[in-house]
Amino acid sequence: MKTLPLLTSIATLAVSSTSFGATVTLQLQADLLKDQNGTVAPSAMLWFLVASTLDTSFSALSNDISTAIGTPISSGSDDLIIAKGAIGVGGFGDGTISTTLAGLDLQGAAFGGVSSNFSSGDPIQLYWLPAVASNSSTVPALSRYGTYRDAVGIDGSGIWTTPAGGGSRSLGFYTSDGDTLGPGTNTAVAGRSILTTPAPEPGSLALLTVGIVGLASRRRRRAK
Ligand SMILES: [Ca+2]
Repeated sequence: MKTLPLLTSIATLAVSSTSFGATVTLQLQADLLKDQNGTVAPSAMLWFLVASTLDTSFSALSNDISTAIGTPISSGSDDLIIAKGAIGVGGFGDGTISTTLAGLDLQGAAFGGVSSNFSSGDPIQLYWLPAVASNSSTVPALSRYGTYRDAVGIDGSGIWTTPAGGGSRSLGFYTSDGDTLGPGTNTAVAGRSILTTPAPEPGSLALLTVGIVGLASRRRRRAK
């Protein structure tokens, strides 16, 4: 049992070297999320929360990134996906979100452990993709999406930043046409998905074409 004191001192060291510590809880509510034309976003489509870990700005959402927790939303970005889910969660129907994200470990393995760049007060932004299923493992090229964050705390929302370790924060987004959790003071247009992820890279498109042509010719050879 000589290893026990060593383990204890390692644990103490790990706790004392983190400024953030512990897990956080985020309560997220949104009403009403729509596509680019104003049609209500269907349930079971994807949303995620992103935290900007090093600065106060958010990069544009890249195409073909993974939707895994901890992924930067574009190459080299400090903006990391910290949570995700399905539109309609909470039972208020299409275009809404009502969920409690408890036990979010922002210094867990998904974020590089205690060396991660998270600190309390990191800006948080919501992304919703009304045509991408919530179980999609990637964000496709040319996906429509909307974003929202509230730096002030309107309609009873908390400020959209990470709370201190162990703390919780309520993040609310309510538009004037919200009809179950809202309405709120955000315009109806604020709930639209006015942004689009980039088109596929020309290089990967060419590779894809080569691959498809290759497959097709192989099938033709097999058929003969
Ligand atoms: Ca950033």
